[in-house]
Amino acid sequence: MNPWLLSIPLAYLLGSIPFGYLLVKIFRNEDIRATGSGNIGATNVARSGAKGLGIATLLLDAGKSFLAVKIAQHLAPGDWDLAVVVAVAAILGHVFPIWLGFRGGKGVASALGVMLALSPAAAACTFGVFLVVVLLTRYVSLASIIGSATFPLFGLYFIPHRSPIVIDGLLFIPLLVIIKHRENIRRLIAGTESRFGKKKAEA
Ligand code: NKO
Repeated sequence: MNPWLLSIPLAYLLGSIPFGYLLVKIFRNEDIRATGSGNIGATNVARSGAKGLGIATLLLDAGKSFLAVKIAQHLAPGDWDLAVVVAVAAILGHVFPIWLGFRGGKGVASALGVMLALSPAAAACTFGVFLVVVLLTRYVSLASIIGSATFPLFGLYFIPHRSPIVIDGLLFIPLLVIIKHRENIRRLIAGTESRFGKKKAEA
């Protein structure tokens, strides 16, 4: 079977598994969308009081999209265009999952997964930027936004194949992630965004 026909729908399906939602539903019988920021991502799962589930959400959300890209790389070795299109498909699955009425997460952990599969060096640099911003500000959202903005620079530096599809994909992914943070951006400007590790009253 044509690797494109197989790996793109598979990437969307893998990406659309809402691990944060599922873990909180299964282990706490709660709807993560009803607490905190309402997001299904690792940060909000941890914020809801389930630190372990938050870490599991991060690993599984990153792992699913990592796997999607790895499958494409296995089916069509050296095909950077396919790898990047599959990365986009996996993130679209996470952000617009058919199972949750197309209302999914913000794509940060899933972007980490695809970056690790595309270029571990670019992923490490982007993660470094993310970490510095989190440690300085304790705003995970701000770190995700600034990390996203730097990702295309690292990606284009480390990825040897700079075709239009690769360049467009490396720009599209962070743009989508940043757009998904528009509520966070409003709260950051208003000074009401919650800081990681602090209770709402002291945030
Ligand atoms: O609940 O709206 P919220 O405060 O939860 O959540 C905001 C947050 C949403 O994202 C997540 C996933 C958190 C994962 C944390 C570790 C991942 C480090 C990834 C670094 C790379 C980020 C750049 C993306 C590149 C396009 O933001």
